Amino acid sequence: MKQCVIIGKANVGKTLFAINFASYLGISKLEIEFTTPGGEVYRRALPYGEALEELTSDQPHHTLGLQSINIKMPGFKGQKHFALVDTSGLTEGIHGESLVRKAMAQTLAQVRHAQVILHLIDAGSVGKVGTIRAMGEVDWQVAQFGGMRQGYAILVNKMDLEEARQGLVQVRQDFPGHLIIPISALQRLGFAEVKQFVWRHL
Ligand SMILES: Nc1nc2c(ncn2[C@@H]2O[C@H](COP(=O)(O)OP(=O)(O)OP(=O)(O)O)[C@@H](O)[C@H]2O)c(=O)[nH]1
Ligand SMILES: [Mg+2]
Repeated sequence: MKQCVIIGKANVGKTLFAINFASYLGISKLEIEFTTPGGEVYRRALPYGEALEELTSDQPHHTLGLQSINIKMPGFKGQKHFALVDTSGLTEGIHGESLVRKAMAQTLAQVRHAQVILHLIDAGSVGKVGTIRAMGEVDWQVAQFGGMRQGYAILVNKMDLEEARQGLVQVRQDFPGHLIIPISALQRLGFAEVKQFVWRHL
């Protein structure tokens, strides 16, 4: 099956985006396939509210493993079937916990199979720093890799926050030449544009 993989640093809103985007595309009960960093696979069905409660957190590295949701996306001409894959957050440097390191390796391996890569950046935190270096080497490297591919977009998240506006300006300066879509995973802003992008590249 074709894959749309959500990637980015820890705590940028990948899981909230995955759940709310699936809901936006008409999925009310989420059938999620979990793959642990060790490769164990299991499935769970979660109602929307429970998924939010259980799978998102303000603490980084809440997601450890892959969480894949099968989506039939309705569109202009029929529908397209794909897996929306939420991944573990990336960090700068080598993380102290081996499970987090393993989960990061799993994330990077998964990206290679993707038709679409949605790279989330937290605009709220970018606003607090000045430069790409301060924002992080990881985002830079993901963009370098993604830039060589067709279905790559940067989603600048948390645009509902006041400080995010400056963050968006900064991301636009630091990542020229990439498609950049401002979104709020929380308020579902920018989702129509993301849907159009995903549709085009599947
Ligand atoms: N205000 C605001 N908060 C958001 C938004 N998206 C995510 N958050 C919050 O940011 C925190 C992290 O969200 P998650 O979706 O768990 O982040 P993640 O990228 O999956 O994090 P890891 O799984 O740890 O890598 C949570 O407290 C979310 O409620 C947004 O668009 N606006
Ligand atoms: Mg997560």
